[in-house]
Amino acid sequence: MEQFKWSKIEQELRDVLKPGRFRHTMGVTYTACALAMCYGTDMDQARAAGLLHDAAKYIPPKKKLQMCSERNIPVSEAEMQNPELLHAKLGAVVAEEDYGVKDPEVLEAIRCHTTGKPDMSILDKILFISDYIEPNRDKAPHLQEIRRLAFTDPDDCIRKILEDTLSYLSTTSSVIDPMTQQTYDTYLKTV
Ligand code: DGI
Ligand code: FE
Ligand code: FE
Repeated sequence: MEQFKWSKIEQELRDVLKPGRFRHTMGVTYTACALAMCYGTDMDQARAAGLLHDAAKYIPPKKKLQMCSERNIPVSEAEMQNPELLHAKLGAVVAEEDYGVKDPEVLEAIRCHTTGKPDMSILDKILFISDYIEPNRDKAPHLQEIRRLAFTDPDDCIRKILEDTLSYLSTTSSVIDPMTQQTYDTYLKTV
């Protein structure tokens, strides 16, 4: 794992993110570190992924699409209709290009943090879960149970998060990215 100047990254993020997004970012970071301790995995990777996962959140939708086309990053139909989804793929771009992250595992965890994907590494899972359960989150249903599962049964935790996310999305007019559905279908089979 490369050496990071944690305080410098935090300072920069404080400058570019809105206050609420910065608080969420720090919440995800500490939660990801706690899960790395729980599962005995690399804490610096979890910390870097947590810190930078939403670093592309502030980029305007048109610029998001432009950045993808400049880099030949494939944009799905769902992402075309809802470019907000691209903050995950572009978070990996910002982490690499602007913050010098080279670790492919950290970049991949950031890349798939919104929809998940069928074959997630433990780091991917830690970031995906932390994003949903960090202490500042208070709107989602079943948070108490999901927070407990995070530390006891991560796959069941992910299944439950996706179940609630898909059920929430079905009440909105928001398009469902096939990757979110595909991830859910996979986790349905693993538990
Ligand atoms: O960036 P955050 O707000 O911290 O969290 P996130 O990256 O998980 O993005 C959150 C939103 O993404 C949440 O409102 C659910 C939504 N989401 C997840 N999968 C899909 C989705 N939205 C759409 N439209 N389609 C999806 O498949
Ligand atoms: Fe996000
Ligand atoms: Fe987030």
